[in-house]
Amino acid sequence: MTPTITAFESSPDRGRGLARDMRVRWALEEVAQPYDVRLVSFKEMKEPAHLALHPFGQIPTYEEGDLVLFESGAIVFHIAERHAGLLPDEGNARARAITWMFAALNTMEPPIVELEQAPYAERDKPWYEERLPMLEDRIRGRLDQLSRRLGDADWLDGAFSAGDLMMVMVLRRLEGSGLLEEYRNLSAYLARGQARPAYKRAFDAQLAVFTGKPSAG
Ligand code: GTB
Repeated sequence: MTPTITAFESSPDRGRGLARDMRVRWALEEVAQPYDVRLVSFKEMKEPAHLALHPFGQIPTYEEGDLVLFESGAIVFHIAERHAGLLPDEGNARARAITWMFAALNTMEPPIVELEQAPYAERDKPWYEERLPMLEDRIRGRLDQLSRRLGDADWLDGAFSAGDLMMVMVLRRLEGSGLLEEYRNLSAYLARGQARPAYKRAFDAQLAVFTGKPSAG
């Protein structure tokens, strides 16, 4: 059964692929699972029909027959569990790949989101200018640790996995901050992820929503 996901009808990132439907699209492309997309406006996201799918009134959601999921991490995990290609078969390697998914979402992403949101939420506060370097240093601390662990490897634990997919998408949120560029291996890691054909197909598909031109694939 072809799953249906939801995405922004009009993404504030203007097609840069930063909204969280991009993670789900990429996972579906990696496992060669066709999917449909239902675009929703900000208004529709807060209406009962969408709230029945997503209690917090957000995108992405995932519908497959009777199954309705929300939370990009849970959706990518579901896709990775159901299809070959995103999680290793061997039990311990599989558990480690899942650990990296959680690390991306629970350890790396929160300070990055905090920095991203500060200009919107705190710009008018007297302590804003002082807090920014603190937020950046918190992220640097995590990037230092991640960079040390990755070293010269291509991926975080052996072959590319859903853990890398999630980590690449989380690190992409630092684009334009200058922070990632301080880490040669992490910049190369990000580029490696973005060079994957499945990533490109997913990116083009979400960009087509913004440009109005259908993607080639
Ligand atoms: N934890 C949830 C998940 O992982 O699925 C978070 C979902 C979420 O934050 N969804 C956002 C949303 O629906 C879109 S992705 N927001 C609307 C709302 O809450 O009313 C977050 C996002 C939005 C915009 C950009 N951007 O413009 O760059 C980047 C990321």
